[in-house]
Amino acid sequence: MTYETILADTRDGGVGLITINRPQALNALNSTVVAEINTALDGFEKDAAIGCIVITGSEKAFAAGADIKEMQDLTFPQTYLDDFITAWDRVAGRRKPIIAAVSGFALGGGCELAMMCDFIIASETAKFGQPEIKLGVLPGAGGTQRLTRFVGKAKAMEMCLTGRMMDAEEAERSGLVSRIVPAADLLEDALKTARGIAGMSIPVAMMVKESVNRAYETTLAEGVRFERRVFHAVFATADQKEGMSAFVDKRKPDFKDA
Ligand code: CO8
Repeated sequence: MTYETILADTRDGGVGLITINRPQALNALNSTVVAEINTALDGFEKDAAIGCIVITGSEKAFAAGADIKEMQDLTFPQTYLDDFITAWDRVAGRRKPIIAAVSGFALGGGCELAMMCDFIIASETAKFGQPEIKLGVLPGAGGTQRLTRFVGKAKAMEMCLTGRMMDAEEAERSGLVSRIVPAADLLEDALKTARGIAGMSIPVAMMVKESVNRAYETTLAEGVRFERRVFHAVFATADQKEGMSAFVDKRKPDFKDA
């Protein structure tokens, strides 16, 4: 399928790759980008061969925010009637693991999109920020909530109130990104990580994602109970038998996603 604002293709080892591709606007996220990302994700979620997805941008920008030019003349009734931005939540609700590979600017909606993914691998040039306040608005795609959970109240409040950007080092120190890699290696590293995940049992990887996300949505006791039930359930899979037999036989497991 051909897209206007993204590139989407499948890579070896069960990986789906989405590249945001609006270089003239530093990958600003207009409604077409969001719709196309969702269409590509729909395809990857349906494709049984895909076990992990990578979303990336360019070296200069993962995405410099929602498209300000598209938003500037919006009115309240339009945003309310169209439920503006709610389509974004579909990215966060995906069931297969998604990695954000971030180089350059991840600002506003760009930072929010990265945080909707399951984890962020950053290049040393990455810059994260929620500068919406400088435009007379506030983060609208989960920024005040997710950033606070990642980096804590002090840093999130400062970033949202001042619009200050956080560099890759600070983002790693603060728990916003899982790892920093050289810019030239970012995509290869993210694809290799995604291949590793896709090589696991896909249903089990999805259960892991669902269980970790519970930590953000419920109490510790409820989360642990949920994890225990899912843990019990995996003993009904062939992949559990295969994984443990392979360990005992000292060979690589061959998961069948069953
Ligand atoms: N929207 C539209 N166009 C943009 C955006 C944007 N967010 N960011 C950059 N561009 C365009 C510029 O207008 C410029 O276009 P042109 O050449 O036609 O003038 C081109 O990209 C290159 O940008 P710059 O010349 O500004 O590049 P610099 O390297 O000088 O500066 C910056 C880079 C610092 C990233 C700068 O472009 C900037 O500050 N951009 C805006 C960042 C921002 O404020 N982002 C937040 C946007 S609001 C938001 O995200 C709300 C989220 C709520 C909902 C999310 C779901 C949609």
